[in-house]
Amino acid sequence: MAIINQATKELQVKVVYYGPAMGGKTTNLVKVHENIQTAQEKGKLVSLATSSDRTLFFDFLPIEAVAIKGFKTKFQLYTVPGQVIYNTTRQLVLRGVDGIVFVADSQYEKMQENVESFSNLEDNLRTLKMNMADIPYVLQYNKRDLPNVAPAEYMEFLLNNRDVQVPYFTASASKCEGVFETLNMITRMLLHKFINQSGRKSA
Ligand SMILES: Nc1nc2c(ncn2[C@@H]2O[C@H](COP(=O)(O)OP(=O)(O)O)[C@@H](O)[C@H]2O)c(=O)[nH]1
Ligand SMILES: [Mg+2]
Repeated sequence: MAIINQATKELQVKVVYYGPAMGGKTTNLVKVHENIQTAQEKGKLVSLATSSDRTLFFDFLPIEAVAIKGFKTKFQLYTVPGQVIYNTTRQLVLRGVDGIVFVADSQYEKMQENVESFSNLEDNLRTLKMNMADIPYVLQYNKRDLPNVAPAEYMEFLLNNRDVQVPYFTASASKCEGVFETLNMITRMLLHKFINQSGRKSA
């Protein structure tokens, strides 16, 4: 849950990178970690991976951002394990989530996995008594550098075909393309939601 402290002007939010196994969630966090400039902002990237280098529990990266609208913001970035068998772990990581980045794999043959992972996300949120409609999220269509990718329009049709569409970004996370665009957007959506909301409440 977002922690907002009007007195000290501090905001802390939890963002979860969700999506099918091998889509590039961990790579996103690794690139964010590599490219954050100052030591002060830079938390330690904690990865709990198996020997085969796949996320077993989650990756965790805390970022201390500079003041935005007078609020000192802390972002906690998490990833989930994508493999189907780890659903309990995914539910645990989703607990208290404030914003979601759904990392889809753009390769044609991954479309079914993308769609299944997205509906698994909706199911898990429902189990946690949360609703997609209430949680800011963005879509990232990753691995655009590969030759066998589906057009973004097709991925939009599969994953973003709803009443209210969310922003999407094409990315090649391993080249750090689209990584910060995606993070900046979810950040902006969250700041808008929490700072404006709490500002209104206390007004
Ligand atoms: N070609 C290509 N490979 C990528 C890209 N992003 C991630 N990968 C690779 O895809 C594999 C899975 O990435 P990873 O971040 O571990 O996926 P996760 O299971 O979603 O955490 C790794 O070998 C990455 O190097 C990308 O944009 N392009
Ligand atoms: Mg991973």
